[in-house]
Amino acid sequence: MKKKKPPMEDSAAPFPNGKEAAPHYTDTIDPELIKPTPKPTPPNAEPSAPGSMKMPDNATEKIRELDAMRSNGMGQALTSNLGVKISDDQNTLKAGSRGPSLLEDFHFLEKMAHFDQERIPERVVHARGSGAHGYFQVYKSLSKYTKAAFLQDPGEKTPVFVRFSTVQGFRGSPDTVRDIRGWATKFYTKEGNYDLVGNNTPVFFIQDAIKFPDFVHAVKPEPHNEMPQGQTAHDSFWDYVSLQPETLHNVMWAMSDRGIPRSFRTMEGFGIHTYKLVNEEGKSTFVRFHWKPVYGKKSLVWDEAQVLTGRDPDFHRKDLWQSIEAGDYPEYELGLQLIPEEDADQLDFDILDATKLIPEALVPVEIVGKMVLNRNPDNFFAETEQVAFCPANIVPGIDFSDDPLLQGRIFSYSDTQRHRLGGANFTEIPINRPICPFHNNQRDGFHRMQIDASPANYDPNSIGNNWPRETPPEKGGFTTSPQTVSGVKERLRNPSFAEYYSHPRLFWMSQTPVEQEHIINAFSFELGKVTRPYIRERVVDLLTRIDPDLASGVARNLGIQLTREQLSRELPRPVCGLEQDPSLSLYAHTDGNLKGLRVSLLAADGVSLKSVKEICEALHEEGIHPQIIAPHMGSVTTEEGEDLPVNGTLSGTPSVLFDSVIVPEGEQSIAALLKDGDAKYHLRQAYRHLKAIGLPGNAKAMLEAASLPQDMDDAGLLMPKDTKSLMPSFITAMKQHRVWSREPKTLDFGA
Ligand code: HDD
Repeated sequence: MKKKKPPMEDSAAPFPNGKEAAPHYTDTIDPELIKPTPKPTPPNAEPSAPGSMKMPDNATEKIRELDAMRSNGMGQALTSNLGVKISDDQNTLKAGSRGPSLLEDFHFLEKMAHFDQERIPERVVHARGSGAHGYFQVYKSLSKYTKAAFLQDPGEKTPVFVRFSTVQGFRGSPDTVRDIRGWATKFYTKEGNYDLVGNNTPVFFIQDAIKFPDFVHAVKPEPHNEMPQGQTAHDSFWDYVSLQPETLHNVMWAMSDRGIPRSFRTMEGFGIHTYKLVNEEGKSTFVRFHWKPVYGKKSLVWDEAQVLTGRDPDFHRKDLWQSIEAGDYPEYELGLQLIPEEDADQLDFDILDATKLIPEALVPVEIVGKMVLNRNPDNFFAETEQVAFCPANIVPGIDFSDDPLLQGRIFSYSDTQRHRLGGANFTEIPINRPICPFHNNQRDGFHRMQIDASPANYDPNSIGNNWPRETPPEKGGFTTSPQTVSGVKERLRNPSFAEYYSHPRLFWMSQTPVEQEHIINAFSFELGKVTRPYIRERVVDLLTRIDPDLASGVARNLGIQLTREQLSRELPRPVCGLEQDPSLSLYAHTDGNLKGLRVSLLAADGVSLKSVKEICEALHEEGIHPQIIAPHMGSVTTEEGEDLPVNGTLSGTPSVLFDSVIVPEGEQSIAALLKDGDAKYHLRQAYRHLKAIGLPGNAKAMLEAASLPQDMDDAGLLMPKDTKSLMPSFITAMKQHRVWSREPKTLDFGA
């Protein structure tokens, strides 16, 4: 029977004044009660509706399933967990108003006991993360390679939930620390959940899962003082690296600008391990998975990343959230590197070694589909915190390889979920449940939600006619792809895993000079925080095995003298004869679009509305969000006499929160900004962080006021006669992402 909606005016919350609350008609979110936002919510605007209420017309099957679990107290009476209406939530029950509290206060006991147990163990790694819902669609059927149902039909949208994370820091650590980013995707397919649990680098630090606890102990804050937070710049991490050269390749990636992404929208993602795709005929093909961001690859610069840890510790989380709210849905294309099993031996490294990548120059990435993240979660804990990923979650048509790192992961994840989420029934938590039916003879345990009604809970059984029954492979039952295995039982690593330097060298050689300089600086920064000199020396010695320029650059910054022997080491051979692979560089080619980027418009009373309009029109055309940043909140009055709403103050909204900055025209406004220290700081910092700066017309005066160099060769320092002539060149400068040629000039420039 359809439930009646409570009228809004009757739904005032009860207060201890004896007023009766509206009846408890419904406990799920009623779309009529909270209207979906008619228009996208721009960044920084007031939130208008929970994530589940955005775009109700394109909800996926998973979202609809979750709808049944949503609860909303709007218009509802406050009750105990068991539905008893509460008349006083302000005072404990006492023997006399000044007397002792009474044990029979069941409402207090329930409320307090629940509060006391609100926290669960955070993830042992990847504790800090942000999630979003969306969908995935293939561009064409992949039946040639795999029978996985969700990879067959371009017309089918498979619901996904994605969680991005850092690795080292605790749940509350800042977003923009130098670290690897986790990238876990749960596909809710019709054949069960498939989890692709990867990172934003195509390689991992270790080769064998048995080393994971050692590696993570070394990475995490040190055991005696639990420092440092959210970073690897400490002795135990570099001690481990210096003794375990297989880590070096991933360390090179972490020390590059990949370790400080601009946003989750602008990172590449990788499944890392070699997996197998298996088709209907049972033929398997080796595969490595890639995610390519439609917004292109963009990173922060190091000083900016550090400033952001204080100015906005939620920078990435906020970007993801606000982009989805604003309709700038993060999009990523799925790419496959496919290697016929019989060709695997042609590579001069082992594809089962997760510290090695398959160069795209050798095996191109075939783009096969797209993922769109279009919905924010309603509740962080219920969805983002409770989501449980596991590389063991595969579906028919996908299989594991013998990669010893992957094999160990197959155990570790569900084990940690049972601990973290309180037992074996964590798969029944709404965000983790598959959208397809599931039945088996597993029973009971803490927090069992399902009421198992079948009369028999064992197999074989005659009482229940042997239901639930197995499904043969030809009808969709999962079967492991056949593989002949033989060998002596031994704890050994194959000699094919034993070379550690050629891949880091390929990575190094593929970087632009700017990126190489950043890598040297990152090593120098991190090792500069290491207190034991012998650890620093050992790492630099390892670097001499990758490249003499890299090692000398770091050694110089650390005051280490390299020996002639160290400088004349035989360098590793090129990977499969490749000296370089441009796909490994972030900046060899600028790609992607400007959608969702932000530009600050510094303004005060007297700003020219005409100038602001011209700027906004040009930026909106590219999908960029302009924001008025002024000495005060509220509004600024324009030259033309109109009020412009302000998005942030100069003191509270620094340039690190923006991709570029413009000072619009307007005599009075500029006169005020010339005297404003925060405005000058905004510009100096933007300059130092290599951002495009637009100073049209009389805004040029800000250049001198902020003590910026008068540099006519700087392609990102734009001072044309008026706003109209600024915008085309400003957009071109933004497309370059940063003004790299400015970087050497900022070395003597403090901000
Ligand atoms: Fe892991 C979490 C990625 C190796 C054991 N891992 C975790 C997450 C990501 C990765 C993205 C967070 C998932 C989420 O958002 O909830 N891990 C990787 C990648 C690896 C890798 C790309 C190598 C290719 N991991 C790895 C190994 C082991 C683990 C070798 C242990 C044998 N990882 C875990 C874990 C975590 C985890 C302890 C912590 C929280 C969780 O699983 O759910 O089980």
